[in-house]
Amino acid sequence: MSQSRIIVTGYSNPDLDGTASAIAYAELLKKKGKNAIAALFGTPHSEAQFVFKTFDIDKPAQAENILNQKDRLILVDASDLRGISNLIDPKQVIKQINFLMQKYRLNWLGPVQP
Ligand SMILES: [Mn+2]
Repeated sequence: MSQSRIIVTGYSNPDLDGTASAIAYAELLKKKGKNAIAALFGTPHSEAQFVFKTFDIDKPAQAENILNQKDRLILVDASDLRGISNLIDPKQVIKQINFLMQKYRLNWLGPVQP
C-alpha cells in the first residue's frame, strides 16, 4: 500500500518564512523518500510573491484545491489556531514545526514529542 501524502503547510495567507519553510521542509522530506509536497492556503504575502518572481521559483500548490481527507499535514511557522484554515482537520496534523512550539504549541496537537 502506498504511503499517504504529506502536505507541508502553515497559516492561511502565509508570510515569507512560512512559505519558505513549507517549500524547504517538503523538499527535505522528498529527498528522504517521502511522498510530500508543499501547499499553501490563501495568497502568500507580497514578500513571498517577490521571491517567487525574482528567483523564478514555482509557487506551491493551492492547498484548498488539493487537500483530501487521506492527506497527513505538517504545519510550519504556525503557532496560533486563529491563522489556520478551517479546512484543516486536527486529526490529520502529524507534526508542527515552529521556533515557538515549546511555548505556544497548538494545544489540540497533544504533548510535545521529545
Ligand atoms: Mn512567520
